[in-house]
Amino acid sequence: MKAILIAALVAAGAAHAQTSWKLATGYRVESFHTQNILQFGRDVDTATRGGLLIQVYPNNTLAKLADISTAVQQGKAEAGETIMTSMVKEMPLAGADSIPFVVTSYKDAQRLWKLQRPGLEKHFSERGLKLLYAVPWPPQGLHSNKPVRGPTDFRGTQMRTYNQTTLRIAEMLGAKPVDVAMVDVGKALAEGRMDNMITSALTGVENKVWGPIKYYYEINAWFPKNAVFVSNKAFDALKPEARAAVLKAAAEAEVRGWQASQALAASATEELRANGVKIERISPELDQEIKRMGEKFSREWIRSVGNEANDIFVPYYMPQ
Ligand code: PCA
Repeated sequence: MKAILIAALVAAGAAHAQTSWKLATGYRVESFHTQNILQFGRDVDTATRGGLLIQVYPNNTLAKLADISTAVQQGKAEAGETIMTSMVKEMPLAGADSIPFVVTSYKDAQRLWKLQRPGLEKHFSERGLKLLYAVPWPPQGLHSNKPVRGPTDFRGTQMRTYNQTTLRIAEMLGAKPVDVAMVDVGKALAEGRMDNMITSALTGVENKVWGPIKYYYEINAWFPKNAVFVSNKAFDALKPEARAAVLKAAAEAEVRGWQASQALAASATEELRANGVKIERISPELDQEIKRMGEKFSREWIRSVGNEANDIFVPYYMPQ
């Protein structure tokens, strides 16, 4: 297992780390999310003068993306990062950011996060976890190997999925859902295991999808977030100053991450274009159809969450 010792260089000359945390993530080290975590770790290292070392295990090496929260609960790692929707089965509230067409800008994504956070913190804490910060992926668009004109064009195609939302959308479109981890998208395309997917332009770029993927439609369907968290046990074992240092670095990581996400949203679409992917608009017919699906998905989600959904969406739609 390859861990990245983020503190080693920065802390040269510092006292031996007294505490070290393993932090598991399912994404590559090059991902802006992981780079942000590495900076978070360096900031913690500096602030604690080498007192807390955070070792990052990227790329599903310590636990698979969907198992990371459980791994941290079980103490296999002190900390972790996962996409919130990987936790919807046990924590439906975590799915608020993957309801299609509720949030279509970073400003609204930020508003939703402020409303979602208190309830989520409670749920994390009931599981012995402390939510440190969350950062969104750029908006989710539609990548396809063929032009997509109407909803029937998806029938029988192999649609890559990465969470409940994408799975449900594939089902509603009559496509065959294929579960492919973000890090395996390039391989799955090369092997002809997938025809289309809903994910960010950035994920397209990181997997160099051009070639098989010929079209990208900017539908801005949702802004899913990754959450970074630690076990309460590990956090509470820190001295008060170290705890404060972690929280401060986490707050900074959140701001930095949102800025990076937004900057990458624009540049990634241009990079797809530069590599020959056609950036097109979807037809009004398809637009209407997927929005209808979005509404259906919202109703299902609200039913599964119950009252807590209102705590988020009543103020979201009716800001004071
Ligand atoms: N990339 C990740 C999640 C959302 C995104 O933009 C993925 O495709 O798995």
